Amino acid sequence: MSTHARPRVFSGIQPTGGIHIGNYLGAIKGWVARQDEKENYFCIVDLHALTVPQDPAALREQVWMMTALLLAAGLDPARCTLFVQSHVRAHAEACWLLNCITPLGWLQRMTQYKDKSARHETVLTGLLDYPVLMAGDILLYDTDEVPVGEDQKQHVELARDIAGRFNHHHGDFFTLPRAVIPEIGARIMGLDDPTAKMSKSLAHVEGHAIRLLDPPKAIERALKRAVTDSGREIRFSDAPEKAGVNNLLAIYKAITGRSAAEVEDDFATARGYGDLKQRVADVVVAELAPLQARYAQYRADPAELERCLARGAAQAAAVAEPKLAALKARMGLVVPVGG
Ligand code: ATP
Ligand code: LTN
Repeated sequence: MSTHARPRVFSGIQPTGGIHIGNYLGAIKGWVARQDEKENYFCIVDLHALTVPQDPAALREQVWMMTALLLAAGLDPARCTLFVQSHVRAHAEACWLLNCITPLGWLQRMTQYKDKSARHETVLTGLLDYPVLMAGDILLYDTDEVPVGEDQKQHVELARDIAGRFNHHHGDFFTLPRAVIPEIGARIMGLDDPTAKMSKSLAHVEGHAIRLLDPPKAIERALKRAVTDSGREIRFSDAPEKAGVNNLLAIYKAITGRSAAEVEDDFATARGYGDLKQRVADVVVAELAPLQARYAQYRADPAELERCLARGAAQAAAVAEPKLAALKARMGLVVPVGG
């Protein structure tokens, strides 16, 4: 069904504060690494951010911050399309059309919805509808691959189910997307609680996360406080009590790109967890320093960020608009002259 020369890749990130090393290792680093192999669309999903209450001024600022961060991390507008979701109207429209073919029960089963709705006193309709908006993002581009962290796998599978249901009722139309989860880094855990994933919404909690813009001292401090166990053994392990050490090794492995055996070898002569934490801090600081320097340069040039987003939105719309028009026609809407 997919007819493009290079596989199409689509992924998104919310412009919410507290972007952390889990987002970087689980998603962004992989996006950057594979820019040349595929045809890539990366979207700052501001409409998704609205599914929980946001301060308007803060949200606007976060969009600029995220744009600068993604460019600083190495996304190259000459090799990929980087854009803001609300700049391409087709996304919100596709969401409505797909709402009308998505059974409510499919949405009520989503684990992210269950978790997030439990945390908010008033649950907004948009929060329930979040995965349908995401399905629209993906399906408008005839996406083959969706690189995301483990937590988003269920949403990508839902997008595939919606596409399959549509194709069944209306004939072959949507490409069936699949989630691509990195082998290592897919699920970085909280430093303060290695049984729960590192999360943006908890990034302000002291000792929970390493944020991409944290200065070296703060990174070292967070890692020094990281929860481990009372043993001394530095090796990968599924044992629940080793979850903290495992997480630190996973961070080290994802950054250095070394094999599990090589990583364990690196720590064969380490003197306890203090040493482990210091060496993990060293590789994290070295990885983030150039990113932080480039980030400062981009923030100093808002006109360049604006130009980049305008170009990205035009490129994205050129793909999404015709697909939306075809979708409307397929569903029986009368498409007006001129689109
Ligand atoms: P929150 O948990 O507060 O909802 P988030 O940290 O999941 O936010 P998103 O913008 O939803 O942030 O995610 C951006 C990308 O980062 C997604 O591909 C997601 O799968 C990935 N990601 C998020 N948290 C982690 C993590 N702890 N480890 C690996 N990847 C992650
Ligand atoms: N829900 C995702 C962000 C997201 C996304 C997408 C990811 C929105 N639309 C389309 C991949 C493809 C998240 O919270 N990380």
